[in-house]
Amino acid sequence: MDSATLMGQNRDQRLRLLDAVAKRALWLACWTIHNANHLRRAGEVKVGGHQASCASSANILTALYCGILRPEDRVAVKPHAAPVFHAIQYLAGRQTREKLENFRGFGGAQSYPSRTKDTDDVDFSTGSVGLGVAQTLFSSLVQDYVRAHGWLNGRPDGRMIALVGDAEMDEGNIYEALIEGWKHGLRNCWWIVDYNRQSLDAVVSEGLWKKFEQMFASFGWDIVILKYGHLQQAAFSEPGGLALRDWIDGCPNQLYPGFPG
Ligand SMILES: Cc1ncc(C[n+]2csc(CCOP(=O)(O)OP(=O)(O)O)c2C)c(N)n1
Ligand SMILES: [Mg+2]
Repeated sequence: MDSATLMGQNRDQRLRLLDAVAKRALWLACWTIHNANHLRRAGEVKVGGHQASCASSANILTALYCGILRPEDRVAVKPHAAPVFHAIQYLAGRQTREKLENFRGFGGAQSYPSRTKDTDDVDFSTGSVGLGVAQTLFSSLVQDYVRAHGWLNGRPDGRMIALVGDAEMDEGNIYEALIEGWKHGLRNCWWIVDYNRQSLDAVVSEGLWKKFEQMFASFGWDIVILKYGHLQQAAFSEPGGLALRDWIDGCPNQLYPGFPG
């Protein structure tokens, strides 16, 4: 189903369809990583790939690519979400099974989205954390410059969107970009911080999200916090549900990744 047909459905149908696509994309991403590490190269060195990082971003990327994006929009996908990005591209007919089977191999789908080495629809190369994020901001400023000079020839503004890892926010160039954005009246730029509480080899500092919120607010950004999914919200309204919510809210980041929530 194309996104125009999808958007013609009512809200519940749309959410059900997006959820079904996200499940397939996540399955395919996990299979791609499993295949690379255990089937294709059984007994050889570890190939790698990040299934948990895909799990926390599959619904976000599916909503973007199958429901939200317009042709003029551009996306920087956090590096560890590459398998789920490639999976969504595969479901859309823009990625081959051979390249997924050869994930992280020579000529295969890349570990991190790459404009030069991948053949699916990568807008920004993001392997070096932070760079793709800042690029979305500067791309928005460049777009304003191009429009101000009358060079867009009636084309609509694109939205420059980054899916950002919570630990990716450690990168200093992001903060330089934020200041430039503030100076130049940044618009048409969305950053979606995937607050999955984990990094490459560490746990995210407790309460870091409050610092993010204050920082974005001080640069004049509109902030929307999406914390609970619809299944969690349904569980909260059942008997004992509030105890579950309190447990999730109080759960230290150290324990959270082990909780199937
Ligand atoms: C400049 C740079 N430093 C370090 C790395 C190694 N690295 C890859 S992803 C990552 C952070 C992963 O954590 P997060 O951004 O929270 O993503 P998640 O795995 O949780 O999705 C790091 C440090 C890198 N790719 N680039
Ligand atoms: Mg993380």
